[in-house]
Amino acid sequence: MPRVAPHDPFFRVATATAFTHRLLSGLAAGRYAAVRVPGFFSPERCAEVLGALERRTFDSYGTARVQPPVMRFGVGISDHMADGGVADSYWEALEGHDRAWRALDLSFDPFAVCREALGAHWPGGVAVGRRGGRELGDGVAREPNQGFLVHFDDASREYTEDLLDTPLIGQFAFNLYLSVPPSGGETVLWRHRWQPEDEAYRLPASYGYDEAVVRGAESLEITPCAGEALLIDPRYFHAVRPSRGARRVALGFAVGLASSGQLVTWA
Ligand SMILES: O=C(O)CCC(=O)C(=O)O
Ligand SMILES: [Fe+2]
Repeated sequence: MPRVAPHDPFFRVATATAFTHRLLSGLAAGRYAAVRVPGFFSPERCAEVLGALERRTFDSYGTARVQPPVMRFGVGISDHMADGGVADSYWEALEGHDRAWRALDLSFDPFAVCREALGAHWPGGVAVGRRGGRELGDGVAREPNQGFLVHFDDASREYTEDLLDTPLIGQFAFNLYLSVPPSGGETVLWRHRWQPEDEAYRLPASYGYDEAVVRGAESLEITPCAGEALLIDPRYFHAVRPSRGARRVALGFAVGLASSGQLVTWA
């Protein structure tokens, strides 16, 4: 008899037509690892944003920390982390961010549309998060053509104090895929959360870990479709595989569940 690897019934992906109250609560409670909503953006909406972005040059995330490089359009807070807090450079960069996104001259605000659909069935609603009363960034377009290394995201560990004015009791990572490659570009999640021993696998000066950190853990693989929205529990270690044949461009932001009950986003 071949040995069947044991499976955690809660380490699963839900596919739905909307981010319902039940699915968001389930993700926060650990009854799902991820929620997919295909067709979240119409092909027309994807094409409009992508068409505008194609005429712009992307920056790269700080290349000391992010290797292989990941391209981005817009400001991400991870480039401005300093001493467990947020450097002034973040707020300065955000002014340019707003200008750059406005200059795309889109017929709709893509991050606002994503936010509203995310919060549509959530009793506490959704808003862009604040720090010191100031609104944080609303999102970035990210292009990890060479993939993301194995990593996890958890603002409670990355920042010394609460990142936002309101304490968080849960966290998600949101991605809306505008363009996906014909092969590669999978998002992989492992049923493994950070533990102190994992630091032995951290790559020097990097956001990522050696893949041996998740050896033996149950994993699941998601091949995103264009127009799809994906919400994951980012405290599970996750990675993105390199893309082949086309750009992999996604709109992304972090989502927190505030102790007030409101969903709050930042980038
Ligand atoms: O692009 C993806 O599918 C996931 C990227 C990621 O690491 C995140 O959203 O936290
Ligand atoms: Fe991540």
